Order: sequence, then structure tokens, then C-alpha cells
Amino acid sequence: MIKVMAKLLFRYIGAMAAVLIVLIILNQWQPETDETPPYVEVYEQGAVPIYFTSYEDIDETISSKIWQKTKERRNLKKFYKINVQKSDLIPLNRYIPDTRPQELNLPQASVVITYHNEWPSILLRTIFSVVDRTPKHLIKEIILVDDASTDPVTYDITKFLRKQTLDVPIVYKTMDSRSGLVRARLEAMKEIKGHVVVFLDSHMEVNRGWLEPLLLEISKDRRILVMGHLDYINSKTLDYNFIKDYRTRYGFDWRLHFFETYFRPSQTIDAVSTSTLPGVVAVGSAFAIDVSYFREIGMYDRGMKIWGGDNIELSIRIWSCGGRVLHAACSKVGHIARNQPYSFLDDRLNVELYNYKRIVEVWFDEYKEYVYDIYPQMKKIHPGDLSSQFAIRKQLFCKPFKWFLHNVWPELFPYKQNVEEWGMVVGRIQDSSPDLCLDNNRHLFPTPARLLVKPCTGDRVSQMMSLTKDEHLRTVLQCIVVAQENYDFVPLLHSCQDNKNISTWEYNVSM
Ligand SMILES: [Mn+2]
Repeated sequence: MIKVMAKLLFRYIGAMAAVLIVLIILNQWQPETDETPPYVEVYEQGAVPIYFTSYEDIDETISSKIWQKTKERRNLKKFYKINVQKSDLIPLNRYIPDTRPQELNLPQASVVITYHNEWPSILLRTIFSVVDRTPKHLIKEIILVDDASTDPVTYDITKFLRKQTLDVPIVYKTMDSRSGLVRARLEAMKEIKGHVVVFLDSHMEVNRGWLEPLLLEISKDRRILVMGHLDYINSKTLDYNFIKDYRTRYGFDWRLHFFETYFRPSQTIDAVSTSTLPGVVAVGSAFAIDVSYFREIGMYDRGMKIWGGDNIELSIRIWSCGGRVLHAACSKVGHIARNQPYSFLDDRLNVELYNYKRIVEVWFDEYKEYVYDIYPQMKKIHPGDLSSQFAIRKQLFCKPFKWFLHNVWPELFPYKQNVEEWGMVVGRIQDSSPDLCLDNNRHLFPTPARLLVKPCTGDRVSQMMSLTKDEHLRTVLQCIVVAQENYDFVPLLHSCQDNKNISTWEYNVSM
């Protein structure tokens, strides 16, 4: 009986040992001992493991023998409450796993630069700034699209670039005929291998760490368009200019003119210099967008011609269809501001009005009449096929333009809506003197500025005033408030938002 039990026990122990061996082989399981062999470590690229073994490095007077004795004499593990012998066997610069949230694994970007007759050193400096100031693991490629340049010096740029050893792959594309910014950028989209696309103008210099803040925002929420902040490179001196902590936002008026303005006070009240802030319209010169999101929302309106309004259309579409347009504070990009040098195939205004008509017909609903008021000639323009744009608006369940005006761009005032009167405010100093009109001097900022009187021109942008039903006198972008200056009271242009002290006005016909 005892023999049988002993046999069974041996068999049992034998089976256990076999299972244990299999486990060790499969899981590389190791029994815990104090004498662990040095770790085989994987190092960050190029790193050499450094061990702390030479105690003389700390104090030359202490020989390794003394150290050895110290180690033996004390129960070090008990004294330090850490397995210090094991610590000695591990390199000081050992590899540890990256345990940050997945979202911090920034996606890779493809940088798209389109150009038409750009001067070589200007374009090349743009490219070199991207190569030099972008971490290599975050950039998939640079895609250069030559939009049918006619100047041979621009045409030859690729020859110079191909001779350089750049550690970023460059993809070269050429348009067969002048196609404009929108179609050139769409052509680049066919080549995109990165998760994010960054569109840059061809006359820029990206600054340090420019890409990471853009990618970080996209990694937090892919349904965004995120812009860098543009610093100014002077077109005459090429000086790189910037204003410390200056934050800019962009807007547009009923002319669909794009302009630079400030943030509303309520948008910046809790912000610090590094806070991401919501924008209205994207600046086309430098922005990033998730490639799959960009495709989902229909990319650019392919029907648009050369240039003009493309950034307004894209931004309204993003906001109205559930996305956001953001300003990243820490992505700085130098941009050479210059007057538009490109030759338009058609007359420039006609090209712009064609694009504007596509925008307002699809997106502006009843508010398109404000744009037609300014450009009556636009009514006759045929905007081409808009069916794909209407289909996008329907498919994405986009909100009406009214929502956009209320929530994203409340500064833009529909001057005929909820008003007692609208028009020019005309007056005379003497009976014999010419008519003068209240004029906002084309002030586009919400910061206070003087209201002027000027000869009446009928200009809707500077002289259009509305007396609202709640008795505010306002321009398309500001309210008129009475402020005390020394002993005088003066009318000032003032932001209508975040302002509880807007003056009230009366319209007295009998006067
Ligand atoms: Mn530009």
C-alpha cells in the first residue's frame, strides 16, 4: 500500500515537474531569487547601457573591498527596503515601457505644399524648415505640388532638391495645367500616406515644435481642423516678426472678406498663453486635419476655382456639421504676408464671386441675401453643379447657417433682422454743407475705436448702421456706445458681445 502511494506520489511530482518545465519554457517564467542575472535590455536607439559598479567613482578613498564588506555586513535589503543588489545589476539608463495613454502616441503627418511660380529660395526655406524642425517619427512625407508653374526657375527646384540628402521622403507632383490651390491640394490627397494632413503655403518657415501641438489636438478629437499661429515674415526685409503672447482669430463679413480680429473677452477669460481657443474661420496657410475626417466631410469643394473663399467654405462646413475649428497656441509658423501675386485665369473678382456663390447657395440659407446685397452682379453668375455639396450637407446632418451665426460668429450682424431701421446715418453740420455719414472706418476689431463722420459713400461695410429693436445702434460688427473722455462724451465703436453697458438710442423722425 505504501509502495503504491509512493509510486503515485512520484508520478504526481514527476507530472508537476513536467508541467513546470513547460510553463517555464512557454512563459519564460523565472523563480524569484536575489541573484537575478543582468537584464537583457532594449535601449532607445543609439543609447549605450551604463552600469554603476565602480564605487571609487563616488569616493576614491573607499576601495571596492570596503564596499564589498559593507554590502556583506549589512542586510541591505532590510536596511533600504528595496532589493538594492538587483538594482546594481540594472543599467542606470534602462529601457522602461511607455505607459502613457494611447492618445499620446501622436499620429504621423504628411505635409502638403502647393506652389505656383514661387521663388526658389523662398520655397526651399519652407521645405528645409519643415525637415529641420519636425521630429522624423512624426512626418511621413512632404508632398510638393507644382501647380503648373510657368517660371523656369520654379520648375527646376525639384532638380536641386533631388540632389540633397534629406531624411524626409519627398513626393513630387505637377499639375498639367493651372488648377488653383483647392485642386492642387486635392491632387496631393491622392498620395497621402500619413494619418494627418498639414497644408502649408509655399512661403513659410515653421518654428520649433510646430507640429506636435497640432497632432496633439487631433489625437484628442479627430473631428477638428487645427491651425497654427502665424508670425509675420516681412516681405521686404525677410525679418521674422512676432508679438509675444499675441493671439489672433479670423472672421469674415458679408463681403466674405477674410480678416484678422481678436477673441471675445469671454473666450480668453480663463485662458493662459498655451490654451487652445475656438476659431471661426481657418487661415488657409497652415492647418492640420485628420485625413479620414477630411475625407468624411468631403475634403474641399472641388468645384471652386483658383483661390478665394475656400477656407470660409471649409470652416462653415466643419462647424455646421459637428466639427470644430481651433487655434493651437504653441504651434508657431512664420508666413510671408504679401499681396496676392498670382495671375487669375479670369478676372479676379469674377473668380471670387463664382466661389462665393457656391458658398452662399449651399450654406447661407436665407442669409445669402446679405451677400447678394453687396454683390448684386453675383445673381447672374452660374455657380456650376452644386449637387455634391448639397448632398454632403444632407448626409452629415449639418445645422442651418442661423446656428453658425448664433454660436460661432455672433459678431456678424444681419443688419435687417430685428431692427427698427437700417441704412446710412446722414447728417449735416450746416444747411449748406455736404452730407456726412457715420463711418466705422472699416474697423474690424472688437476693441473700442472712434466712430467717425465722413462724406457719404454708400459703402455698406463702413457706413451701414442698424437701430435694433432693443435700441442699440450698431454696424455689421460693432455697437456704438457713448463713453466719457475727460469732460466730453464721445461715440465709440465697441464689441456688442460680453457687454452689458451698450448705450441705447432713439430714432426721432420729427428731428
Ligand atoms: Mn500665403
